[in-house]
Amino acid sequence: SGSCDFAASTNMLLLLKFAVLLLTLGLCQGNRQPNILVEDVEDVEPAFEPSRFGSLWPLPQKVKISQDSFKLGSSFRIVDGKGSSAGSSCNILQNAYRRYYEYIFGGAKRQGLGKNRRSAPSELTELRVYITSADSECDGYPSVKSDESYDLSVVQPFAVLRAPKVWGALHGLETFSQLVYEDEYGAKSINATAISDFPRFAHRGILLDTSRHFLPVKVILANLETMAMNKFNVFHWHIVDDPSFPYLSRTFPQLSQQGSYHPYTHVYTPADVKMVIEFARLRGIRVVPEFDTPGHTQSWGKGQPDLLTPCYSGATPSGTFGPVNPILNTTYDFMAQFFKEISSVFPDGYVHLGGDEVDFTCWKSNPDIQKFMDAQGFGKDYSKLESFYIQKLLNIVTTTKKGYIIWQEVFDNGVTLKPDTIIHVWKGNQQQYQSEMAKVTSSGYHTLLSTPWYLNRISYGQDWHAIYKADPQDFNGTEKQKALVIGGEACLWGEFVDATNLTPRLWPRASAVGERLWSSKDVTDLNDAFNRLSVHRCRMVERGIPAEPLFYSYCPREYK
Ligand code: CP6
Repeated sequence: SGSCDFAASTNMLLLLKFAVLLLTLGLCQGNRQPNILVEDVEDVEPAFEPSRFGSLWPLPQKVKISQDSFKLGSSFRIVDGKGSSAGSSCNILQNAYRRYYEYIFGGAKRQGLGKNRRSAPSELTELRVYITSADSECDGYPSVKSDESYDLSVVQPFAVLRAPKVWGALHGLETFSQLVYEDEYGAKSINATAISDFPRFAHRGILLDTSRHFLPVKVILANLETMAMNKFNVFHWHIVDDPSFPYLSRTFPQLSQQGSYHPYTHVYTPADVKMVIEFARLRGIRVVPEFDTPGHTQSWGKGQPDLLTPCYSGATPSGTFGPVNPILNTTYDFMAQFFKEISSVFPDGYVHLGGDEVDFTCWKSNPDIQKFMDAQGFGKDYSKLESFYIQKLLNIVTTTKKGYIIWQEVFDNGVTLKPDTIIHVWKGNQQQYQSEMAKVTSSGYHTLLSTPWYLNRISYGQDWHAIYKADPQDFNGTEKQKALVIGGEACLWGEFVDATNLTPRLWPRASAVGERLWSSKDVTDLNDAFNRLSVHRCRMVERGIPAEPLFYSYCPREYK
């Protein structure tokens, strides 16, 4: 479908490039940057040399690349294999063929398409795509259980891509496009190759925050496109938070009417949300929305009176509000209606329910809350009140037949959780998050790691090294515990990020997370990673994604 085509976002990217150019010019005129004193930068000089794995990123599980090379013939095409269980009626595949054809040939006009079908001896004429299981899942949505595996064989005269489901085929097409290079005369070439590939972790996510700054839909789509280039499969949409409520709810339109930065321009309409979900589906990406409560809800209060706790100053209300009010029945009636809507708008099997960073100050100040605490026998332990709220919320969401992901505090507070709950670890230093992963998994819960991947944090130097080295299964635990780690997410919190700087802040540093979550555990060579990732980053730039450089370097086709 044309409306979900990536071409829609190229205008914006051009504008972005122009803005970056202006900025660069501004900086180059006059004031020289002061010398920056740097502590703690142990930058090793990278060894610049081509990797034997070319520019594959993330590295496939099994790769054999031969010295024999073929030219992509003048009539090269990507086609459905005969007997494939998905074909011309599968829009995921047809849309992807078109996308990758353009990425491979850069949109250049090609001669003789479809005419001269005879091939020269060293020409590759087709990539044939076979979906091998009876149900291709073409009309469905990806899930945490999706089969994403594929096999790719590049031999003359037909390259063959085989995948049980369309999800693997999408990854295989990306891999195929990464194998194509230009020979010394500029002809598109590819080496004979055998690849067998599947992800190490099922959940490979990126969190974007659209509350601190509104992100135009085009920016979200460009990010989904880049996620596909890096084999990510979950868009964690931290859609609302304290500063603004851009989600336009059909049931409660007042929420964004009153709570967004602007009720017409800075909201996601039902059509916007649909477009994001379909664009993601076409790339094998799940959209998991987060509606974070009871904390981080200041913006909810503007359009939903009585939802938040009134704070007191002495014996009188101060006029400010705290977390969601957990002692009113109306709160739970609201949540039941709200999450019923969310469960039908977002097709994914999971919602993220937040539950992080609940500030007890306001609850403590409120006499009605104090009475309720006494009546429930909670004493002065406000985490019991927090658990009371979350417990009721989880029961509500369970009736919508969704699973849920929650931030680690909910687990830390001892809330009773359904066995399929996913605990999202985000706090602490390395030692603390590793012991948290051990605790969560020894209690039998599935877990996701984000602590080492807070990409909103920046520091001078090659900070992708630490990002790349972190491994979510690196903690003291049994094999059974390690198997409960379903993956991780790179987080880009929005305090200092909007459409102007989102892409270069996220990419290619998120690519380092992408390889950690996809490739085999023993893929840890920083030098080889540098050499592949530098070229992968140039490829992203050529595809219109302004990904920042890793270190000093150049791209072969830059500034053309
Ligand atoms: N917003 C919400 C945030 C953060 C979290 N939750 C956050 C905390 C620390 C850092 C960055 C972001 N901005 N709702 C924590 C999960 Cl460094």
